[in-house]
Amino acid sequence: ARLAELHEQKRQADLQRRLDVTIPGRQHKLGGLHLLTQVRLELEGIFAELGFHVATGPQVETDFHNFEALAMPKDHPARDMQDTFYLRSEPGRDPLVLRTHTSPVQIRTMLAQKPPVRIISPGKVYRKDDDPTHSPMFQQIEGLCVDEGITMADLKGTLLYFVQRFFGPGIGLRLRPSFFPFTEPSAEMDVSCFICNSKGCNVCKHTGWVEILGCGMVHPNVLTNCGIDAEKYTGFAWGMGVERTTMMQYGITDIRVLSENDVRFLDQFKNVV
Ligand code: 2NL
Repeated sequence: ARLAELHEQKRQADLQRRLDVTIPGRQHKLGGLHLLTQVRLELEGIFAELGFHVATGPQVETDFHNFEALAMPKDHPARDMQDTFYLRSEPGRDPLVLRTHTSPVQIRTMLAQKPPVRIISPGKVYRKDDDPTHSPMFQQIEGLCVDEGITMADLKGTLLYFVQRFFGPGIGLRLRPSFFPFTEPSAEMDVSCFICNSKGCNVCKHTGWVEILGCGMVHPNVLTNCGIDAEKYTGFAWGMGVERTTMMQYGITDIRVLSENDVRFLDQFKNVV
């Protein structure tokens, strides 16, 4: 009798309970593109408008493709500019490295395809560097244009189009002489500070200018190394860091947040497509 009583109590309690069908269901978190991926896709899109195709290649490279072909022989001091991760390689074979830039992708493209060449090569690169503004793995976008009659004016016009699309039409641009072993002449490119409108701030260190990329005319020896007639063809190239650009644009001061995958950080840039 007591058992029946308890069953009845339970039944009455169940009948009392109201079901609110208007309560929202449990929300599942939706993923989104990583901030770096969003920035990379935007950069790729802008250069696509100018006819640049995306080229990719291996992250483990031969010494030849990463250095030798780029006019950086074994004893070249410029190799110290980018401390390299060497991999165990077989005696008598070309040493293997984690690529220190995506230039080897351009080398592979030029070896395989005759001009006109118009490519950008986004991808991960590796250098022995680890502090708040340097990560041992980061992403780079390099660009390369080789054809008859290409000049420094084409380089400047292309990069001006890029910065105006990326930062807005009011942006200022300047080229400063620089050095890279694989370009001659070489330059570093600054844009007017998009944070403070060149009034002076921490990002531009009160100079009004912010460096965003390195560039130059492809060294004739590099063209020759790729079997391209340097008397007939000229080209320009540039390279920029995706993390660096992203950090400047979003005021991020520690590069590590871009690879730690803390959802509280990532959520702020969620942009479900
Ligand atoms: C930088 C500078 C640069 C290039 C990359 C390049 C590639 C070939 C031939 C000639 Cl195959 N040049 N790439 C040229 C100038 C600068 O990168 O500071 N990057 C983060």
